[in-house]
Amino acid sequence: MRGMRRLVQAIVITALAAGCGSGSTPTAPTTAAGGGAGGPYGGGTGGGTDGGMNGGTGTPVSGSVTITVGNDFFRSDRNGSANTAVDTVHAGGTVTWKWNNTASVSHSVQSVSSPAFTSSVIQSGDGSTYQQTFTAPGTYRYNCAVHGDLMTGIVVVTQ
Ligand SMILES: [Cu+2]
Repeated sequence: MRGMRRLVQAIVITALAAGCGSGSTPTAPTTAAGGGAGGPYGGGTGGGTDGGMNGGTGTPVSGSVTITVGNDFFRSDRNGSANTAVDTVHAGGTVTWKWNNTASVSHSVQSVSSPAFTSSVIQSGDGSTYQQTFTAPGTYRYNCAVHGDLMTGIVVVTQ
């Protein structure tokens, strides 16, 4: 009994010592503080920003985005949203639609709202693409001329 209790105490003390040790280093407080603050903050900020950029449908990107045209859906490659695929780009951004695993099924990118953009032709074939550069801010809605509102998407163009 006595030996057991002593063993437990020893474990607790070891655990406490380990906890203190990782929190601060008494012999080199300046280095420990710098490392401790820099490490967690750097990691946290990096992870948060990255997650927001990849996950947000509303976060505009200045560059180009790609949207997959499938059977029968539009899907944002950037954020995974589909029917409705939602992408947001800054004015001047380029959107590329890419036909993927559609085989002989035909699809198109058809502008269905105002402001409008130039619709694509109806086409089939894996790897076929259609590209638009959006210069004016607005909410651009589109569907597929073959499948109508079974396939829908929105491109939001911001300033
Ligand atoms: Cu279609």
